[in-house]
Amino acid sequence: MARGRFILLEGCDRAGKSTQCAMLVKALQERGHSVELCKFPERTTTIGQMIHAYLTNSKELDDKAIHLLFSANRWEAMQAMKRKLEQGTHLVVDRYAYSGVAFSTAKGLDLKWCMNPDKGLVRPDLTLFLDLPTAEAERRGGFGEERYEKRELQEKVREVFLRLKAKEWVVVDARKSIEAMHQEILNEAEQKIREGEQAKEDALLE
Ligand code: ADP
Ligand code: FDM
Ligand code: MG
Repeated sequence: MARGRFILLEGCDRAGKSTQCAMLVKALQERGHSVELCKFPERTTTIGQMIHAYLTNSKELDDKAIHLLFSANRWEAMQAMKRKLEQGTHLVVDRYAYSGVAFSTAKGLDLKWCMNPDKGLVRPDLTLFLDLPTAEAERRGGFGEERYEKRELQEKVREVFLRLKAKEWVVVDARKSIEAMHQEILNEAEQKIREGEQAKEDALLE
């Protein structure tokens, strides 16, 4: 069986990541794939509960301390994620280390310092960056509820994301309709999954 693919959706708040992750998981399951959703921060763990308290303003934490907690929240998920990928389950992931670096750097921490704790995490096979101008994000439901949902910070976050953007990232225009974005994201994901299966077949024939 081919290794599962790690499909990451990144982007600023309200770009539609969670909506698209849920739609992608459902569509891939309907096509017979084994697929699971992961999200970061994963707020159900002990570390995740501390992150949740910080994001909802019920707890204050030093910028570097919260950065390290976000990273630790990924590390504590790593073994289970690796196991699922090895078993052939695809993972659709809602935010990851790029969000970690983008938000903390936008707050004023050094980019290189921010990247260090995430070094060695399992690497995504496909990164889809959902790009939405901040002014549009503000008009969407729920904006402003949590600590980081402020225009000035969001604009800086978007700038850091665009600096981090590697050439293999797929940029999705998040101003499009939910359905149009879904079709584009599903196509990219299926193509990546087919590539993985093909590589495995080729390896068997050698
Ligand atoms: P994120 O997880 O990136 O913060 P969500 O998926 O939670 O974003 O979507 C934020 C809000 O915007 C929700 O109210 C959602 O229904 C709406 N929304 C999502 N995608 C679109 C879209 N393509 N066009 C218009 N509104 C959208
Ligand atoms: N966030 C998310 C970070 O600051 N660092 C991280 O490593 C991650 C994964 O937490 F404002 C921020 C980004 C966002 C908030 O929001 C989480 P959602 O709605 O749970 O994605
Ligand atoms: Mg979300």
